[in-house]
Amino acid sequence: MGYENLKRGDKVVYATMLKEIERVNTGLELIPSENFPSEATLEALGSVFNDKYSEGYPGKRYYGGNKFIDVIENLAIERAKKLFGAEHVNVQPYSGSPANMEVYLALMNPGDTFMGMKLDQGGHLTHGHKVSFSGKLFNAVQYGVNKETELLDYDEIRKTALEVRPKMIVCGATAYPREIDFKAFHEIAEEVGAISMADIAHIAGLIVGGVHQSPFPYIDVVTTTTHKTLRGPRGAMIMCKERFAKDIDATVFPGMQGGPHDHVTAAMAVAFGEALKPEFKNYARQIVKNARALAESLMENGFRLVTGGTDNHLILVDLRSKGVTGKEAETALDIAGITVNKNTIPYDPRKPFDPSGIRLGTPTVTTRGMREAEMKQIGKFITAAIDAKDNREKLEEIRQEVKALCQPFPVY
Ligand code: DSN
Repeated sequence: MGYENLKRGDKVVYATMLKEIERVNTGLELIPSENFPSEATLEALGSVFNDKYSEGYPGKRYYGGNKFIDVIENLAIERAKKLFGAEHVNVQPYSGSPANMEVYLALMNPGDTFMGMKLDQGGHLTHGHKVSFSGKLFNAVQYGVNKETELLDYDEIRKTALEVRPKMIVCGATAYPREIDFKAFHEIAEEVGAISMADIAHIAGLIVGGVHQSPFPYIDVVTTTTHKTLRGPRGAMIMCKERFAKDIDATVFPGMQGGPHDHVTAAMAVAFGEALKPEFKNYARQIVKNARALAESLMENGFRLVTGGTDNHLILVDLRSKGVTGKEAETALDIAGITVNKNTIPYDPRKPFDPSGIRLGTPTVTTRGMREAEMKQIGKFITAAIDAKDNREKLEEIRQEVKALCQPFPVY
């Protein structure tokens, strides 16, 4: 991309952007919820579709001039339906947290009981944490993973559901390295008369690629962001069975939001078009292969991984045997040009600001074309950087090696 106008118009933003491009090109982004969308997607995002107000839905807008916005929104909806096999799609939620809030407000009343996964065992703030609206407005009953296996325990979840009789059961995670059994979740929900909801933000691209069980046709309502493994713009959508469509749509607009971000919708349409192509399946498969290769490399280098490995795009490393905290590891890796995030591990004895683990993922390195051989190398870099956490000189040396590894795989 040329950025010629930005270069002339705002030197500070331009210069900072160049630095960010350099950082991304020469370092490894291993945050599992991030990705690099295509330039076509970014062009749609920075386009004329930024400019319009279009409150309402295609064919029923509150402002004039929405003929082409309707085309774009319908296109995004139709492509999303085809990708996931969803009955109804709303592409207007601004992001994942608003999407989840919209579902809860559409289908529950404040004070109602729902079940969601504990944040510190792999869930999300909006799945019922006490500091989030979800734990404040509703009676959130939180489930976790089994202490021994570190896996979701469906018998235990069922037992809790039979006890508390929730109005909704939410599944989905941000730090769970194994496959989620959506069918099992839906069956539990059906048994107790609850609505089943899945937040598939992390694994949407893997579902499209056929390398993770799909929540369709089981789950009643599915939310996802569009910028993680799905590799689109930063945004979200809600997919649901037709019988929930009216309530969901009315809660998104006018219930919660104003004008939709049509530039994001346009970029979603582009990204969904890309995800419909056969190449996307290869991409999704490679994300998982890369995660497995990176997991193996880390285990060979003496790390314990939560659940002993991964089935998806994500690895949760337990650092306790190395005598390093998550914060220390994140800082050392940052100096070495490897971006990860500190993360709690299940039943973590430490606090979330400096927990016992780090979370890694392979969506971005796979997008830039890296394969198993590079993963093996990345595993060695991570090990060397963590071992050298207090040795600035050594970390700078690793940083140069990381840069050399990245050189044949530019992002921008
Ligand atoms: N912030 C996202 C993640 O990193 O998993 C979840 O919203």
